[in-house]
Amino acid sequence: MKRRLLLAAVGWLLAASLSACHRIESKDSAAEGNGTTTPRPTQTNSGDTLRIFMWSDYIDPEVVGQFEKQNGVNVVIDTYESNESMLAKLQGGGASYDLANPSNYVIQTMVRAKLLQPLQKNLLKNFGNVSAGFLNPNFDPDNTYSVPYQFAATGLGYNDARFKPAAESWNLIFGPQDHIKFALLDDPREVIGAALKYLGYSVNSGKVEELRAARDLLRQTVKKKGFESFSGGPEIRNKLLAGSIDLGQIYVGDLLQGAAENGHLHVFLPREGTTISTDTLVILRGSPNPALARKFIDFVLEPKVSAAISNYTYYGNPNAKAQPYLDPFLKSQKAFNPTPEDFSSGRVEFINELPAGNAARLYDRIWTELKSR
Ligand code: SPD
Repeated sequence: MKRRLLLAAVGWLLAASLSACHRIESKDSAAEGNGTTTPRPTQTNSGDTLRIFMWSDYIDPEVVGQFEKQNGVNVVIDTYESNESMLAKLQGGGASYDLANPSNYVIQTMVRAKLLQPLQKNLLKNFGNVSAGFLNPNFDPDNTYSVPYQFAATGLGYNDARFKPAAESWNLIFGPQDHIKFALLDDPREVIGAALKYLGYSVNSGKVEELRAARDLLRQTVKKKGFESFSGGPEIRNKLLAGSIDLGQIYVGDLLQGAAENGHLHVFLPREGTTISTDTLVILRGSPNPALARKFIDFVLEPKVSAAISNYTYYGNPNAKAQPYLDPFLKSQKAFNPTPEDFSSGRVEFINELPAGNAARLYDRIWTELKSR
């Protein structure tokens, strides 16, 4: 607790003393009342404004202040809690952002919807810092539109002052018992993916009978008296910290931010397997200031900047040159570091884009039904 509060306080003071100008809004979060703790200094710079649409609690405010100071610009960050809500807002029009922060599996959806413009990565002097494993990914050949930002698997978090899990298993949520109070992520691919994994299927299953089995399991799950809510990652962390739930499905980084504050918070990757995804930075087609957007991406690719972001957010870092600067706390966390065997065995599986058609429609229908229960 002390470490993160201290970091937040130091960050805020530094930001304030540098007359920092960025404003980090948390639109989804505010609506959901998850109480983000990100400081929000007032804007004072008179230069250009860079507008970023990003997952919540996903950047170090000090780094944003540094970019503003170096470039004499303002940065405004609005946040979201799922790819689906980000897409809905961008496709609805009316929002004018320079950069967004989609996960790997929605990049091609955004390309088809003509939401993205090519990065022109030849103009990024730090692109060469990206770790080899993140180059030329199948979801964006040749990194035409995206650079990897951060990544994490999804696990189950708990507060051991309140609850001690009997096993590291999804059974705590999907099993027959009904005394555990739990929350699930407000994220369709994560929730349906967890049910699929529990049943022994791929998180990317397109088989109707497997999806129906996941749907039936989830129908029962959300009827349990222990089911508390569908919530964003930071909100689930806050519920665990407050002791208002026993267990929460959560992106590992969001939980580790809490674990660094409170030693009672822990996270594990369930033995049946789980999801992982890479979040990226992309320049939106309607960007009012693409040159500034590119400058920000290049800044984030600087090794020390990239490491500072991961050291603040506790998410995985895809920048080869940043690795020496990463906090040893991160390297010590099992859930932060899936092993090569976790990947080769399929225990930890990347969420991929679903092929359009029946299966994709079934995912949508399952989610709509669960949310309107
Ligand atoms: N608070 C940061 C959350 C980052 C989530 N990563 C993407 C998960 C995609 N299902």
